[in-house]
Amino acid sequence: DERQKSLILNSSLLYPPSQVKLSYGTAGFRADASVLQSTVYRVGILAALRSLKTQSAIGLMITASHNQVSHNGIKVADPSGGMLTQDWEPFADAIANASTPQDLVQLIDEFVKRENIPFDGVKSPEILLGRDTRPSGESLLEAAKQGIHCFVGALSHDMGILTTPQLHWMVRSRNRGLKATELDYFELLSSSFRCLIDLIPNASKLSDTNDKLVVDGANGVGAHKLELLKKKLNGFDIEVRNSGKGVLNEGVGADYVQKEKVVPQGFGSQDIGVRCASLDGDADRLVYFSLPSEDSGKIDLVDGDKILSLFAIFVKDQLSILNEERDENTKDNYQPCLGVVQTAYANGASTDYLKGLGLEVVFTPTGVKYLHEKAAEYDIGIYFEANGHGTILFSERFLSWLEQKCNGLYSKGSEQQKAAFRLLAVSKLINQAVGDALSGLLLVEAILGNMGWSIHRWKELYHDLPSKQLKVKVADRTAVVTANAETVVVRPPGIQEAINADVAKHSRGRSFIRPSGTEDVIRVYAEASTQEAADDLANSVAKLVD
Ligand code: NG1
Ligand code: ZN
Repeated sequence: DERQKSLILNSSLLYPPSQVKLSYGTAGFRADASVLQSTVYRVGILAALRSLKTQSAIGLMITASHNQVSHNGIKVADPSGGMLTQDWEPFADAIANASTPQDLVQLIDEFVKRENIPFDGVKSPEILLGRDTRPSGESLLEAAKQGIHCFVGALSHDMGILTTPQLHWMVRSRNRGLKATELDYFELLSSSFRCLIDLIPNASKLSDTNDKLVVDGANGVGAHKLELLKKKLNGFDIEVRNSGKGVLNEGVGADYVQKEKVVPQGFGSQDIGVRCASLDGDADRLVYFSLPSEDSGKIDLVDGDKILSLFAIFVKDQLSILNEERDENTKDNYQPCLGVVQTAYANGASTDYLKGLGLEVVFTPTGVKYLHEKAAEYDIGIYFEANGHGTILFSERFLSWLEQKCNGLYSKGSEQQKAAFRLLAVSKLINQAVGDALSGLLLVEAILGNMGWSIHRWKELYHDLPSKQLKVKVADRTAVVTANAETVVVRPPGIQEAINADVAKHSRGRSFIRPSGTEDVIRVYAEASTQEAADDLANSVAKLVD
């Protein structure tokens, strides 16, 4: 109504539009923090509308993840705890780029009518706000609140400094009527972790794995939260480094470690052979690594693909134990369907390995929203990006079947009962809203314990094909259009033929290009049988883009 419109008009005067054109990419809006005030204010408005429309709590997370500390960004968590529904992205772009307050109000008015967003006699908007450790976060949070409070009666809860997955988890839990504080989060993670540790077979306990884990916290929020979580994991030997004294993401963190494949700051020869892990700036990515015996500055990387493989093996093993059921009373016809989801960035060796295990492997374009959506089609869907973002999704049907199995159908202490309890614990430990480095880390640790595996045993599952990633700055990255989960360029014409010709020159060659959703660049990926060949292929493909 008119009062509502004038509220928006007045407050938007405080947030003059920025001059840069932004788009709601794979991770929301991201840019230098200095240009984000008006964008974040407008996303506050969007979140309130989304809350009215869904009559549920919505999340807003202020973070630029692994990007440099001077950057920031904002993304919306939908009622399920997942990413904002894709059909609202064009509206996000439109209001972010509206050039006058009048345009803004008109766009909102039209959208409210088109979407039938209810205002009268309904629950007021409710938004949970979180931010990472970036200094710009506090004032951006204020801008978001201003946007939210354009709506009469709107509630905003500032949850403080959080990891991205914590905020998503809180939104999901709250909308399911479950306990949703940070303490509840730590409680769920630690209790399900202990449950998995208690179920470690005796044979595995005897193996000589290196018990200590050292974690690179990227000088971000994850380091701090892991210290808090650690207090609930009595006896579990974790050392957290890069916990905030250095610069966020600079020479540290999962993105750096995975892309550069070098030793992060704070690690050195004293860590040779030790199991190490790296989080990114908002703790939604996780990779493992170890330092090889000679001190070369290089690392042995255990990336998202290998975490995926570890999870897939474990889940598959537990399912086969359940399948061995011979007792006619507890046997049934339901065959849970396990699926694995990757992107074109997955190392070719990982895909071969997973398929070799007889698993169903499917591909989607880059971006959690695509992977998540695909994984949700399975009873158990496991997705990971090579960079370490991923999780496991369980269907309601599978979980209620599992709970039945746990509730006394099996003879106490039987292998079947243990397998069912393990899978149930995994479903609680793993964050089903979004990829979560902290819950992922605990699951890796619990699985290694269950299998009696060292990081070296894990790393040897398969050997990565050498790969190379480059980025090329271009005038207009939207000129590159891809198809088939980004593996084929359809525009500009001729490029794909040229890539094919380059690929054909290299043994086990594979290469693709795509516009980044978070940076103004075209990304180039190449892999081949040797590092030299991969570098060479990446360089020649990059020249095609320039
Ligand atoms: P873009 O910039 O679209 O490549 C990057 C990552 C994605 C995803 C998003 C969100 C690579 C190659 N791309 O996206 O996988 O994690 O950031 O953080 O790592
Ligand atoms: Zn991140």
